[in-house]
Amino acid sequence: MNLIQEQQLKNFINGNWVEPSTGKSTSVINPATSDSLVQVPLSASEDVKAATKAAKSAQKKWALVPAPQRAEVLYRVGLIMKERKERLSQLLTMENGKVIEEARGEVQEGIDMAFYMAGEGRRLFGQTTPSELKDKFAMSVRAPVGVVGIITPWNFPIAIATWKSFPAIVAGNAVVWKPATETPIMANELAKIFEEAGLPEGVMNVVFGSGSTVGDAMVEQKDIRVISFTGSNEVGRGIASKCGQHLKKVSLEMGGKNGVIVMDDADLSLAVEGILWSAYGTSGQRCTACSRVMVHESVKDELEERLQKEIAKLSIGNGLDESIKVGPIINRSGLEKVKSYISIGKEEGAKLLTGGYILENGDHKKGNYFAPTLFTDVKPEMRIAQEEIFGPVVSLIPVKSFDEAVEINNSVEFGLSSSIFTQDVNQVFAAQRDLDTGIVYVNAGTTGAEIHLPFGGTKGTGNGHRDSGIAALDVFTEWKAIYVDYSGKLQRAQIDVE
Ligand code: UN1
Repeated sequence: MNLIQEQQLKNFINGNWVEPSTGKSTSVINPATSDSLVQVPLSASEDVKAATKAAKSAQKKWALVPAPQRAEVLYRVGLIMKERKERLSQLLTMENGKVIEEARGEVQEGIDMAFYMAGEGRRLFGQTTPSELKDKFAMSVRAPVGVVGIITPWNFPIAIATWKSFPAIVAGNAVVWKPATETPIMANELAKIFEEAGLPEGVMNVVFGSGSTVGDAMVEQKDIRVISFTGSNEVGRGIASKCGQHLKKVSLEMGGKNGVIVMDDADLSLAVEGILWSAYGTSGQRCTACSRVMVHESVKDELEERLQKEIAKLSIGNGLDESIKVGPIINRSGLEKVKSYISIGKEEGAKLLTGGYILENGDHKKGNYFAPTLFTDVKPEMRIAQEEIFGPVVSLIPVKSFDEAVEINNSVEFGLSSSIFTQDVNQVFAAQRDLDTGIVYVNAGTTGAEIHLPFGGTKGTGNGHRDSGIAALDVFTEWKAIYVDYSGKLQRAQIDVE
């Protein structure tokens, strides 16, 4: 089966597949094999301008379509994605590298989001509330903001696109979308699905290209009223400050330094499984990936031993092979970044238990593979325990108590996800209260968020907004308060109250 249909991808603007104004493109590389998959356009601000213009005019009509009818399109999108789940998953593994089982999970996350957000077409709840005056009616409704800009990362190229675009569309907005240039195939597939599902022209527009040109141009477009971004902290800060100048609403999700706490009464077999899955799954390239383990000193030796034993069993390679558990790192610079943290950790005095190197023999030589890595005796202030590495590197930090573990967990710049393994119900409730992250797991690793709950975090992870769940609607709607006076006379609030 030839999965890739076109060699040269195009932008999708106003329902047309068009070449970028620059005429330029670049290769998309399979990180498992270094094969070139397709060419992706490198667009410029002219293309963003055209997309925004199309979106602006389409949005006016789209907002007038009753929300349950808008939702019908999302139901169809969900059904097509379901039908194409295997094809999408294989393409996802090819362009992103994640193993096929995880790719299927990611596509399923998008399908779930389609049906969940389609349901919002018959909810989009506001409030009806009494008025303080007689013969007066008061309510609030969600109004679309207009044209929204979404900027999505390569690590979840389809799921995160659905978290952002589906709520935007069901709420009556039109979208200008810049997908990551490393993973444009998922964007191309999703745009085709929107087209087939009957989304009116111009409601979804895709402009491929770099963050510094296309992303920046989106921020500069006056008619784009919201930017929803997932990516690095550095880029997010830049976007937020530029959006501030334009008084543009901006929703940011910028990674994590997620910790697992293993207490002395934990089920250690379960903890080992949870740590392996959330730390080395997706080769550690999840915003939610576990990269620190605060382990009680009384179980530290046993946990180290068991983890090393299980890490040795992890098969590393091309994720299209069903037996592979750990795929490649997205590109060479990502690989070099992960490697640089190994010398940083060693220089800081951490003890390397296993891994710490690029795999360069046999088939591994073709791709960007890094050995699953475990450091121990890590101090909370070390850089490997503070900075986001975005690779399969875990730091074990010994602790003496629950309070110390929580304090260390909360000592980082990020606040996305955290977890605790314990059998003690009192510690469970104290942990869910005290762990300063947007997501907390009990007796599970740090990954596995479900789409009907809010996704995002505190401190350096975000700026107070959330993806997915009902909370996503707050990003893509404006609250409108409506008062209807049927008394037939002018009634003054706060004054004509009996
Ligand atoms: C991300 O890493 O940016 O909870 C998204 C999870 C997935 C989503 C991760 N459902 O790990």
